[in-house]
Amino acid sequence: MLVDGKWTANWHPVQATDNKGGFVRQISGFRNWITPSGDAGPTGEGGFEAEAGRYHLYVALICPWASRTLIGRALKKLEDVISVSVVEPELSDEGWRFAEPEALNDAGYMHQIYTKADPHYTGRATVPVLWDKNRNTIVNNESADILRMLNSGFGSLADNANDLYPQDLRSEIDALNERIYPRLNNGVYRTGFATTQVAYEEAFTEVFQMLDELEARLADRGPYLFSDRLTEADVRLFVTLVRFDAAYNGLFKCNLRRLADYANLSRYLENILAIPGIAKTVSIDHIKRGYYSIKALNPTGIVPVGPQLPFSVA
Ligand SMILES: N[C@@H](CCC(=O)N[C@@H](CS)C(=O)NCC(=O)O)C(=O)O
Repeated sequence: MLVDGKWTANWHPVQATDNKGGFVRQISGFRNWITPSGDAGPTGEGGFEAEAGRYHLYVALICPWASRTLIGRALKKLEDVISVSVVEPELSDEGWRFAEPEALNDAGYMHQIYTKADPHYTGRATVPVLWDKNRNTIVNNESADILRMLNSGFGSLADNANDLYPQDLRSEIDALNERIYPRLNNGVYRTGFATTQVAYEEAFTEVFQMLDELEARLADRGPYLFSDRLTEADVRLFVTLVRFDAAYNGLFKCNLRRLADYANLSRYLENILAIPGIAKTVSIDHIKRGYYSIKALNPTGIVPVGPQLPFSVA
């Protein structure tokens, strides 16, 4: 990670732990918002007006949080408005690495993007990052915020046929996100990175309780979480489900059941994958190579050949 703008050699993919050996994710540091007028958003400062060609996303295809933003960009048809750089799937000794010096900022590593924005930055150099080419800084590095600003911050530059956070569903979406994030999205990480049996079992139980609950919900009111309305809650759930059998079931020891054993969740996954633009945000190759490169969990670095997945993507 970066400490006062310097890369520290004791980088470790396992983030902080609490006093029970549970995994604790870092809070994101840049929280400004792009808005149609350039006025400040809910947090941070103003001056980030929506403009075609001005903003850039740094993502990893292994990363579910970064994938939320790629899906938001695809659903709002912002591919020609916001450019993208993809890091290599394997974590290097200096964190995320670019295959070739990255064109926009001539960076070899993601941490250089952070120190370009703030030469004294302290924290982990995470993806996704939304970069402003005009002001040469990071707008925001929190995927939940970025997904919302892709939905409504780009005004007429976006295709607004699909509102991912409609006014009348906001409190229900917020409530559902608040259940799914700790138990499932982050729950699989809490399972995989637990350093005590008790923390592992607690997280494991919550993962499968949440999957069972969602399986039942889709039977009642599918095809999406809010019937026929696709929302950000679906985007946030999808990115975890699509990684489940390829990475979390094996590497993170979330192995009570496979996702393929859940009929409704499997159908849901396939429905979302069939939406134009979504399948190309998913790379099972990057997902497997990326997760299985985490040395703390897989010292040999061997990437499993299976499983055979019921859906096909690149
Ligand atoms: N709160 C962030 C979390 C992002 C995050 O944890 N990204 C991981 C990849 S999945 C990362 O970049 N990890 C690198 C590190 O921790 O050094 C978000 O949702 O945007």
